[in-house]
Amino acid sequence: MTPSDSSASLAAAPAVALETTVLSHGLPFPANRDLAFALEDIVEAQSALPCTIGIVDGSVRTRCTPAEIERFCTDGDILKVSLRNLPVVVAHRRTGATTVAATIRLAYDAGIRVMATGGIGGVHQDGNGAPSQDQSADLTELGRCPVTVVCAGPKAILHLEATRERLETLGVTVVGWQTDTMPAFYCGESVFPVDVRCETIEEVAAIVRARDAARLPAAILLTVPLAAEASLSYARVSAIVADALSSEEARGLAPPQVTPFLLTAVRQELGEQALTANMDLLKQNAAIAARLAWALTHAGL
Ligand code: PSU
Ligand code: MN
Repeated sequence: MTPSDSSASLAAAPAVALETTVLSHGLPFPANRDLAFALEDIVEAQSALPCTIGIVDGSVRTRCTPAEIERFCTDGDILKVSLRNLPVVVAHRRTGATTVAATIRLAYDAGIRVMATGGIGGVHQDGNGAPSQDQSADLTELGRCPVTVVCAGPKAILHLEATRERLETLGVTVVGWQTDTMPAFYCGESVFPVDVRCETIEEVAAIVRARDAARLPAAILLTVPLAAEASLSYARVSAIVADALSSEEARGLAPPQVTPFLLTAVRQELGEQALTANMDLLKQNAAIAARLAWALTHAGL
């Protein structure tokens, strides 16, 4: 699909894609708006180009304007767009916030090679804590879109072991930013290993270049842990998620509503600490993504 806005290929620019689902469905107002503009500022401060991606009245926007970003944060009628419904949203001229899956596909088409987000989607857990059939399209798209996604690992509300296994099956290289274990979103570290630990942006850039030289089809996941002091307890989050999943309300949810429902449940129980942790990791990831985008477009400087 060709982006309908005027951005020509951004391949030569140190551009960083940012998603809109986290704004429309992941965070409450006005925190979502503060965050959206903070992320753009953080990317710009590292001399990179922020590209907030979404679909506005049927048009793919690879660099949303401030007014469009504002709309994603305030309009209550914004669809959540993954790959399966992307063509429908465009054909029906609707407005849709893009998930990691849809954002990386549209970014890649526009020549953008680095994306920053909070936590990726993965394999959900059922009411008994076993892996469920609800598996995010983020996983499959990461398996076939050769970009780099800077994140804090999979969301802590997921089945982490099954999600880690799926990443391996899909050929996604999991890089740990100054860590040996995969972060678990706002819970800091998990017990699951990364494929490689990197200490510097240049080490990460070398792996990205090697992936591209080998023409491998999958994404690289650069996983950045939240500082231990800012992290939430994994045991506490797991207990909240288990409770929420066994509630009456959970049984009535359509699959795309599960992630927003669980994130809200954690925020309701843990309050400000959960919101702050989520926003802090998003900002941290945007800064590292911008540094990586810069390194990739200024090879050898
Ligand atoms: N990161 C956050 N909050 C979010 C998301 C990421 O800090 O809400 C979004 C991303 O858009 C991701 C989506 O693609 O959650 C996963 O949703 P699902 O599990 O329904 O695929
Ligand atoms: Mn899902």
